[in-house]
Amino acid sequence: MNPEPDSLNPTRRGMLTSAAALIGGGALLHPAHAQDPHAGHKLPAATADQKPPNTQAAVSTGKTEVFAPPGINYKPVITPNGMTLPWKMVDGAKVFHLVAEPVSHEFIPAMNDHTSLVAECWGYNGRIHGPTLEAVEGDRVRIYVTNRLDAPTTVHWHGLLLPSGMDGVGGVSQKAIQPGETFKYEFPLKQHGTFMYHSHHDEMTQMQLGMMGMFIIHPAVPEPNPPDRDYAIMLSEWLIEVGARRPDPNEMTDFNIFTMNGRAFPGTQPLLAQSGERVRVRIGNLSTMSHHAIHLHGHFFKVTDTDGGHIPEAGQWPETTVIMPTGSTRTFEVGPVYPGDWVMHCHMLHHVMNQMGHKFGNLIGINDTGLDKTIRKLVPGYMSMGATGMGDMGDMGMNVPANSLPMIGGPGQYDYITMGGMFTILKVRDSLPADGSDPGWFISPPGTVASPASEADLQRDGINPKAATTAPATAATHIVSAGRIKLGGCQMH
Ligand SMILES: [Cu+2]
Repeated sequence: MNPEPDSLNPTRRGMLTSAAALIGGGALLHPAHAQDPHAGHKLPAATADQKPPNTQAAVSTGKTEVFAPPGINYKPVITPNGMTLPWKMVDGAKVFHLVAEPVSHEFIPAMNDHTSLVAECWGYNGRIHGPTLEAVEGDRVRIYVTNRLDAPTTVHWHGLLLPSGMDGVGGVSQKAIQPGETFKYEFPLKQHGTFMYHSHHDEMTQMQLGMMGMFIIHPAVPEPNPPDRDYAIMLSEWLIEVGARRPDPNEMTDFNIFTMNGRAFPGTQPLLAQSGERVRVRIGNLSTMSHHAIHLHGHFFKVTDTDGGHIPEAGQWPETTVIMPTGSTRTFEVGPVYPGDWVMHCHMLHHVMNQMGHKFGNLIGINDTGLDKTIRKLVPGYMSMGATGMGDMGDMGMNVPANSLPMIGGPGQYDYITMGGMFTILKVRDSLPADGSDPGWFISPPGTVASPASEADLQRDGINPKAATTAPATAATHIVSAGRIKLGGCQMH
């Protein structure tokens, strides 16, 4: 098995993207920190009026590419919206080539109701995030890293047991890889599981611009009963100001794009499975500041591994949500899976929105009748929002700057979906399209979709939608009230 794909000869793509490396470096320099330790973190992001720096570069559009050369003894991992890096065997070593370079990346593709959201990032091999590395415990890997950025970089192999000098921490374990240089990392793989790689030089800038990827190692002895499907998802967060082309790598708190494998819903590719299958999901989180609570509907799962290793079966318990600390991986197995469209999303609710602002006043319950008309005399085109929540924001047809999605979700089968960002769908079908394409929306069997209650239903079950809901006071509520009064009267307060 000697596959020699052209990604091992990366000159072609580099010709296209090297121009991008010349732009933006100035905006990314760290100013000397003043007395305020955070003073250096608030540089303005690039705005729409700055031309896209590398108009010639191919845009990374998140096409999924698995690498399955003949002779492998494992089921290859699938990276939705991502690719697995091809390798070749040379004298007993598995040889990979990563190229750190600027990448134009599409976070959300154009759809009927919006244009695409594309930004200038830093990644590997023309991708955000970098391609998934996949190998087998016991392999000797030789990983070349070519630096086509304008800044020095290194690569850290997160979670791997390796010689200290291969750990990839700039200044600690090696000299930084200067622009134009190619470094070689080489070590044996002593473990299996779900790991990651990422820049470990000017980490805040380089990781916040996208320099990270998954590193999957299969066991030396093939699993006796492997899951039917094996998915890898990297979580990350970004600040891309509305109308800007460059993620702001200096942001500390206010992120507005939350991604799975570099894509925000409605740009995320669904996970597919056939009814009754078992599915493995490997999640890594390299968000700058956030942990994420990844929740799957309609099923429970067990976390089987972290980046520290396998969890003995006695230590695994059923879950529907896994908390993903930043800087860690969690692998869970779910199944048998049931037919349907089952959403999988971060349960931190600001993380399931796109570029919407989060700093406006609370308008819930406000009577805004006439308000717009009054304000439009002063501000033409003014539209107040939020009196009944934000659910309508996505499909109200706001005029927004090009290359921006200041809305929340995307179109669904029945209605607008009021979630975006870190959101995807596990689509389980009795039979899937043979070409691996999206099967579309789930058609529920008759009688299994929530629907308006009929008059006959209401009468049969004695439900009166107009009945008062105020419960009559009981002895118990009086006791609670009495307790509160007593506490309120305490001398200490
Ligand atoms: Cu989250």
